[in-house]
Formats: sequence, C-alpha cells, structure tokens
Amino acid sequence: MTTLNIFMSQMPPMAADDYVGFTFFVGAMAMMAASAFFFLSMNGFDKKWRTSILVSGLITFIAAVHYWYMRDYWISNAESPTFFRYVDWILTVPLMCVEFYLILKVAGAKTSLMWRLIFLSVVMLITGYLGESVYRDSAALWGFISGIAYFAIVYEIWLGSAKKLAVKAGGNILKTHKMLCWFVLVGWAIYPLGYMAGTPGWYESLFGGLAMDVVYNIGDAINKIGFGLVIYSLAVAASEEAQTA
Ligand SMILES: *C/C=C(C)/C=C/C=C(C)/C=C/C1=C(C)CCCC1(C)C
Repeated sequence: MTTLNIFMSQMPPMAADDYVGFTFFVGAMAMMAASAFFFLSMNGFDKKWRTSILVSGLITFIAAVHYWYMRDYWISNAESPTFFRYVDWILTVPLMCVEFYLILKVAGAKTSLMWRLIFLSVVMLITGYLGESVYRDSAALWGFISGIAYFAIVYEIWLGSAKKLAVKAGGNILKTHKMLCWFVLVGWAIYPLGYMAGTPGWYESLFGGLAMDVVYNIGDAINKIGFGLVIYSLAVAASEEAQTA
C-alpha cells in the first residue's frame, strides 16, 4: 500500500449532508487562499506596511491550520471542537489587537495601548471558554463577564485613546481605523450569538435553533479575511498616495 493510500484511508469521509462539516472545509480553504494572497502581495508594498500585511497573513494562516484540524475533529467526533476553536482565537484575536497598534504607530501609539487591548481580548476569551466548556451551568454569567471585556475593547477603539490617535493621524489611517472599529462592533458581535446558540441559559429559546459552529465559522470568515483586506486596502491607498506625492 502506498503512503497516500494509508493517509487517505485514515481520513474519515464527510457526509454529503453534513453542512456544519462543510463550513469547516470551506473555512479552511478560504483561510488558506487568503493567506497565500497576503503573503504573496506583501513584498510589493512599502516597508512601513509589510508588517501589517504579514500579520494579516499570519491570522488567516493560523486559522487555516486550525480549521483543517477542526474539520477532522468534527467529522470524527460529531462534536464541537471547542478547545481548538479557543486555541485559534487566543492566538489570532491578540494579533488583531496588534494590527490596531501597527496602523496607529505613525500617530505615536505606544505599546501600552497594544498590551491593554491584548489583555482585554485574553480576558474575553478565557471567560468565554470557561462558560462554554468548564462551567457550562453558569454559561450566562461567564458570557456576561466576557461581554464586559468585549465592550471595554469597543470603548477603547471607538472612543478611547486609540480613537484619539486615529483622529490625530487623519486621512487613510483614520478611515481604516474606523472600518476596523466597525468590524469589532458588528463583526465580533456574531460570536456572542454563536455562544448563546451553543450554551444553556435564559437565551436558549431565542438562539437555540442556530448551529453554534456555523455561526462561529461565518464570523471567522468575515472577521479574519475581511479585517485583513481592510489593512491590505490601506497599504494600497497609502502606496498610491506616496507615488503621486
Ligand atoms: C478570529 C476570531 C475572532 C475575531 C474571535 C472573536 C471572538 C469574540 C469577539 C468572542 C466573544 C465572546 C463574547 C463577547 C461573549 C460570549 C463568549 C465569547 C467568547 C463568544
């Protein structure tokens, strides 16, 4: 038997009507394609933007690896890959906080802003994991605590010191910052919906009919790839401006 045959025979087949599994599969492909796009376009830009695009590529690449793994886990166990989901998030969400810092650096952003956002995101995710996985009976309470950390992030970027820096920078940076702010306010709000669909609580009758993993997978596609494309557009616009200047 060839190595390929052995490899293939260990891959469990996915049922044609497994739509949750399908979204894991499509998610993996989309994340891989986006990573190739970001990595390959990176060197065409001014040095100032390369790190930002590299981070966009790292976010989708880390997600691609996790999606490949989660797809397998789902097919083999017919169970949500909660642990790997949160490992993915705890690596990629702080990197999204780094993106805010990187684009605001021209306006004098300090690393303390970056660490504050990272800290809040880690609190948001750890408390979410505790509610979803460890203390499911009090999922509503843990979700609420997680939501406070989420709102602290929203406040910081929409109205706090990050906002002031963006206004100071103006132009393309301000426009990009605003778009990223919308991703966090609207795009990230998809996740609490998935959480409420997948955990017990007072909200069960409202969201219980949704498939948690499908909601999370849609959220990831929008937020990881869309967020990266916004950064990419900034690099394109800024490079064009530099050329005409
Ligand atoms: C690429 C992955 C991203 C952008 C993940 C973001 C995740 C969240 C914004 C999760 C938020 C949650 C709440 C606000 C409350 C309930 C628990 C969470 C962790 C689902």
